[in-house]
Amino acid sequence: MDIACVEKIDPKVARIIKDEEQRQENGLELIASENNASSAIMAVQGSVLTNKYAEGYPSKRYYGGCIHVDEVEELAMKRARKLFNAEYVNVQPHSGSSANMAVYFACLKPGDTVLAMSLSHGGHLTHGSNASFSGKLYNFVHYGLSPRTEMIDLNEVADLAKKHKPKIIVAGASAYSRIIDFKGFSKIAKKTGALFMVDMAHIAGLVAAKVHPSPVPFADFVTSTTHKTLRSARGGFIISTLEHSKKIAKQVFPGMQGGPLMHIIAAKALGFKQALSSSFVLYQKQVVKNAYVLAENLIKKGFRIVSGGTDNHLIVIDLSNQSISGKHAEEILEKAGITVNKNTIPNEKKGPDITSGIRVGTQLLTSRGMGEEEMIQISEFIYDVIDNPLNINSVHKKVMDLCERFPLYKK
Ligand code: DSN
Repeated sequence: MDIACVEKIDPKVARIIKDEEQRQENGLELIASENNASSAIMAVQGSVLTNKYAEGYPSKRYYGGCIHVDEVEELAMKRARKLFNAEYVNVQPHSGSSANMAVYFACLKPGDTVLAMSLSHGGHLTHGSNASFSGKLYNFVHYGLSPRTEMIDLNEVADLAKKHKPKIIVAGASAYSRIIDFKGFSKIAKKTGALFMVDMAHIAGLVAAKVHPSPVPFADFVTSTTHKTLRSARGGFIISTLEHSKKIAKQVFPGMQGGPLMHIIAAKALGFKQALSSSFVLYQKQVVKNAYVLAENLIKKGFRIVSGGTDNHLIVIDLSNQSISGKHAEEILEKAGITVNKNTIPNEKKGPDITSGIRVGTQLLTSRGMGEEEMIQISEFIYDVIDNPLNINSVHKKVMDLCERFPLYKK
């Protein structure tokens, strides 16, 4: 990134950006929701489109001068419709949380019941956590993971739906490593008269590349971010059937948001183009292969993986048999240049600030070009640091060597 112009005006901010660039370049980023956007995506996000106000939608704006941003928003919508085989796509939500909020606001009244996955079992804050607007405004009922398989049990979902008669059933998660049976969910929703919403933020790239079944044929609404496995701009979008398109559009603008971020929408258009390429499919296949190999090798080293393994890009490691908390593991791994996040496990005893687990994902390291061999090495790094923090320095050196071989951004 060329920050020479920032340096002149604000050396402090320029220095912080450089430091962060170095941290990303010299570390193994295993946060399951992050990725390294391509230089092209970053260039579009930093373009003059950031200057333009364009409240409204293409051809129906409240400002003049929208001819070019109209074209780019149409392009983003068209490419997203093609990528996900969708009837309607709204590319204006600023984030995944605002995409979820728009669907709730469009379909629910305060106090209405919604059925979703519990946060401690892998759901998201906006799936009804009391700390979020979702849990404050609506009556969320939660399903979790089966105590036996640690996978979603559709019988439990069906029983809860029958009992609580939710207006919406939400599928999708932030920390669930298995294939989600969207068809099975949709049958339950139909049977109980609920709308069906899928939050596919984590797996959007996998869905786009068809390495995870698509929710689009089965759901009334699919919400997502664009920057996780999709490896695109920082933002959100909503897919819906034509039947619901008008109320979604009205809820996003003017219901919740003002001016759309046209620079981000243009970067989303570029991201959807990248995701339509054959190299993107190969990339997503490698993401899944890498997660599988990492999980298998962690298991060989004695780690317990929630739900026994992974079918997607992420792994939740249960550390309760390792006499270390998720928080402490996050801290010592960071000292060795490995970034993960502490994560609750099903039936968490330590609470969300300490936790008994960590979550890791392979999408960013795969973007750097790493493959199975590197995943085996990384499982050893994680083991060595957690087994004995005295290994931190030697592991850190190996991490730096590995990062040097797989630059984040080719110079
Ligand atoms: N913060 C994201 C995650 O880490 O899963 C979800 O919003």
